[in-house]
Amino acid sequence: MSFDRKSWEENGYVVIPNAVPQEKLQAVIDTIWSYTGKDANQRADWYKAPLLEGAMVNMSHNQPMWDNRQAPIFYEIFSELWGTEKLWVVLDRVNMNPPVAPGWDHSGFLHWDMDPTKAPEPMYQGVLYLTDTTAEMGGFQCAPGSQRRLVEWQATHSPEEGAPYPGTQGDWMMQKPHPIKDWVMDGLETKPIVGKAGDFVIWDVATLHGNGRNLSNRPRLAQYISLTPEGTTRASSLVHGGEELRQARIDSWCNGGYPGAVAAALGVPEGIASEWLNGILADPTKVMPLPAARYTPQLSADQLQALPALLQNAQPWNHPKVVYAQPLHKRYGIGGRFLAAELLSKEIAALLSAEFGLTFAPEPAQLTDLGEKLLGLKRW
Ligand SMILES: O=C(O)CCC(=O)C(=O)O
Repeated sequence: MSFDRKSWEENGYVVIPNAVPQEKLQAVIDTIWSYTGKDANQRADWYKAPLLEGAMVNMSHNQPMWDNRQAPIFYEIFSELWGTEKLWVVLDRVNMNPPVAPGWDHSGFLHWDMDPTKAPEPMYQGVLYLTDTTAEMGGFQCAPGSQRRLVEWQATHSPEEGAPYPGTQGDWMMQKPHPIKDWVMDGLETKPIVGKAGDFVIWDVATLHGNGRNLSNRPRLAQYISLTPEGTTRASSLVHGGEELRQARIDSWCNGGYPGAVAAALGVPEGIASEWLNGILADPTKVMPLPAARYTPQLSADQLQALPALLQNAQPWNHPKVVYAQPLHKRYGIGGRFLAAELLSKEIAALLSAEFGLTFAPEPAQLTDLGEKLLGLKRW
């Protein structure tokens, strides 16, 4: 795999055309709609829950996403960039950014997934375009050349000069104005990166980047894909996690089907079950109310009524494995984001089996030989 090195050095991103064939893109698109329980053709559905901040969809384990992650082309691209063939996969998610509408205005953003006051370590991120994406569709955007300007800023300023302006609230990295962003952006422009379905955009972490405001009439759909050297993952910097990270990722792959199993028991889309599970992890009193069924639940009305008390009694959120997994996302960022909810749903599934005789046997996604190495199941 070779790509335009000169453009990469100059702009801090590069587009690799036609990385994935249409049927592999469509499979992920279909899964986004079923995961979120939305009908792609019903505009009103685009804005129904689940619709998370930043238009992110927290799904990560299904065959179509894994098929793309383990496609040899990404392995070739990232091996070339990292200069090593021993790579692991980041368990990343997807994006479904519907057009601006009353009640939904994702204004877009530019940020760094790193501390801009510190010298950038090598780090690469990537996004696969699932549909043709025009400039007004809220797709990937960046400030070409900002990765070089950031290094200039660091050479001419002290880290203290990069402190957020007084009074800045919330996550300053997502906001403007900011002293480093303002300096870096002086004379640069934000460029929406247009692409065809199947194009893959890869960028250097030091490039100011994000996604835009969708002013079109179609949702923007994309899958994030990145690989990092064996033993590491990507959080706000390259994180060395070794054995703990490998085990967590394998656990996540193994148990990735349980939130879907719990969703079927409750009669809700998996994305709704996932919000409920994460709500419980944040605050166990949120076990009530159960999410309202949208489909026929596997549980009867009586069983659903009995469930909250059963859960409060069994407290599956206090299972040692769930408790252990909960802070992992702080260490491993996106690489550890989903495990606690997956393990919680596995415990809930066990309770549903014991109490109501439901049976669950979710199969993990099938992996190729390369996929097994990227996951860490097989060692390089
Ligand atoms: O949605 C996109 O294309 C960019 C997302 C982004 O900023 C990120 O993954 O850090």
